[in-house]
Amino acid sequence: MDLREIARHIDEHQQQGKEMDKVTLSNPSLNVEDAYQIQRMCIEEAENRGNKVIGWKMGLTSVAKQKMVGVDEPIYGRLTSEMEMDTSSLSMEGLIHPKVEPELAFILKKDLKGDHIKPRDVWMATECVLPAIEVIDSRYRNFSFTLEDVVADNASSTKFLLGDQAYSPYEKSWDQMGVTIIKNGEVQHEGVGSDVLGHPVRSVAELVNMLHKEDIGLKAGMVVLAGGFTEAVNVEEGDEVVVHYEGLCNLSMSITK
Ligand code: OOG
Ligand code: MG
Repeated sequence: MDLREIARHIDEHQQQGKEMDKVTLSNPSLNVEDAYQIQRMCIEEAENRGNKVIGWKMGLTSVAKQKMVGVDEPIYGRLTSEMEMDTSSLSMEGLIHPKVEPELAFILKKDLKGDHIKPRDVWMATECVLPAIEVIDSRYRNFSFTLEDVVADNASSTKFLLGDQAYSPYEKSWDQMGVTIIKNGEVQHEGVGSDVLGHPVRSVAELVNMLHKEDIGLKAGMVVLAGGFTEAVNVEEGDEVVVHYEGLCNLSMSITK
């Protein structure tokens, strides 16, 4: 089993927005460590094309998300410069079957590395918190995968939108903040910050602890998406999505051709 060959295959499908079979079908002995290696190799391909890793995402940090995909543990992925949206308009070009998720982003002001990182360490290193919408688009047919498949496919990372307004970490009790995701005027799902591992800050701490196994840490200036609060919502051309962050703001996204 040549991990680099699998990485090149996935990278091609990520770039072209083309569906593929699960990589575990042809490589049944693939384990989670292999899958994270493949993820890293795919990102190396993207870096060779001029992309930069600007942050990280946690995924499957809420029960709603875990149940939706049938994988019951958190995973992480890499966020690159080309994934960051600079307008609230999402083009369907190059996408397969995108879904959107309400999230919070943490922006770091200090490096953070270690294997016993706690919420207070995260707060000491956090400059601000931003409302965010993540767009996930698994390269696997029918959005169906095992833990190893989804890790190798960079945790379905595709695009993300950050709100313009930054909030102080002290703004509110983030675990108590409700979020509502609305599509074309209809409420799709509701969640609360505590749905994300008890408190979204715990997701960032867990990310750092998980990354330590690869001897990696977070860098000042990086973005961390803490994971979807609710189930993800399918979107298609013409849809208008609004996420309401209770007591904070609304963030919108329009899906275009
Ligand atoms: C995996 C990515 C999950 C989240 O916030 O839970 C994720 C997937 O559902 O395809 O981004
Ligand atoms: Mg997500």
